[in-house]
Amino acid sequence: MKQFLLLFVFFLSLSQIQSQENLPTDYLSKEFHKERREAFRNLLPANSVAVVFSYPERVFSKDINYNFHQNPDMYYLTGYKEPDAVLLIFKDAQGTEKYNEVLFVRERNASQETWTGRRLGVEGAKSKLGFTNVYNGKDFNDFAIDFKKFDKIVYDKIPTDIRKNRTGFDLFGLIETFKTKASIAAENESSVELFNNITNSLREIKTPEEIDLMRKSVKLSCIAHNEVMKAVGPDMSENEADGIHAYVHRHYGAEGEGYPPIVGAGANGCILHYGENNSTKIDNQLLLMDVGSEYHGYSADVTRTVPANGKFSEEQKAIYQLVYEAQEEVFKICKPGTPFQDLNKKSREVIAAGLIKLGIITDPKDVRIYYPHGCSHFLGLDVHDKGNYMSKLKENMVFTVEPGIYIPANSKCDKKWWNIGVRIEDDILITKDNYENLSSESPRKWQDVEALAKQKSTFNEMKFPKI
Ligand SMILES: [Mn+2]
Repeated sequence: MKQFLLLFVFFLSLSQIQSQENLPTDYLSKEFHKERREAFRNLLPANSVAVVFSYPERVFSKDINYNFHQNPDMYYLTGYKEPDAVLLIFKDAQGTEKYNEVLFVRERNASQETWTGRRLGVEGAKSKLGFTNVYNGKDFNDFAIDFKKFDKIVYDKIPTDIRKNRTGFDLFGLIETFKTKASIAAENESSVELFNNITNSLREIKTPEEIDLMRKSVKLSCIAHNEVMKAVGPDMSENEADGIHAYVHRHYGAEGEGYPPIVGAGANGCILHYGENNSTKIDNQLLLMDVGSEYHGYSADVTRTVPANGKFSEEQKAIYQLVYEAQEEVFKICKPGTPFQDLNKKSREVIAAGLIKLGIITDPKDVRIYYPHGCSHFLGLDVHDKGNYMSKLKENMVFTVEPGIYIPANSKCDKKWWNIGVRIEDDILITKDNYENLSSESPRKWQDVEALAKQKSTFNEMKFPKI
């Protein structure tokens, strides 16, 4: 009786945690994830099993974690957004029940959920994600599976720095259980390579559902860039410009940003992954903004460079125009069949020739001094998305085109060029026989950037108390 009563109290308290209302309605569907698992299974070798873990939680400060971000492969294959989970995908149907996939999730826990949020649990994973075989993580240990009977176990790199959670069964336990059950003492390189080959080939081609979300993510990032171009002035701080991007993203329903925003003025714009964004005054300098939203998991990646006072100097304009022309030349070869590597080659040729013409370099090989990064990367659930970089462009690939020129102070060229940093980055979708620039809503031509920068933004009207 006592046990029954306890059980009753337990269920009562769980039921008090109401399911969430007013959620977005345009998440990827459970059919999408199921179909992706099917596609994954088709690429598995004969008699094999794939094992996919969620990402770990990470400490922000003492007992406070960073906002959790799911392993994009796990999200792609399941839609599950919580930590402490493992997915098994079998090439062939298993057991008398003929199941070919199993998901182990975080157990529901009334007291934990009142502290750290709702959990989907076993029932939620069945009803919301469409799985048939779902168990709590703690059941993985007793789950009847003989890993030795498979010819191949396919898994990604196993993280070695997972901490053990004090409360309940967690990722640490799932990984240790897997290693014991599968007798894995050291990671098998061919298992990891195969896992990545499969996920690369799936994720480099976007489905229509993914393209819809990416269109949205890129579109609202363009709106944010345009708003900041209008709002920014010499007295604004880098961090405030960053904050306007963030506000606009959230206004349109994005969860946040797909990567730490880079908002750097003048010399800071010459630091490739500048992330401090802490200059209190942008001044009469160029502001380089590499900021993209994350919308339902999908990242945009857009860079615009704008003169804070609304007008490019002659030197700034010359560098900007060269980056623009490099982008235009790369766009011309954005179509099915072009080797991915050619995008980088083409942008390098154009920038090298231009820098020689401007007298900034004399040897084309020196282009790498001022243009040290690649031109393009795949874009999707990861900002630097999975894909095969040695392949040719195919329909429904999405990638960036982002040439740039960065001339820090004390560079070996006329000092009139110093502290000019320009990058223009757009997100390109390959169509049947051409391309579509998903980020065309934000201006790239210097004349259009200047025209927009001269306009006022709704953010210029906001009044706050002085402190
Ligand atoms: Mn990028």
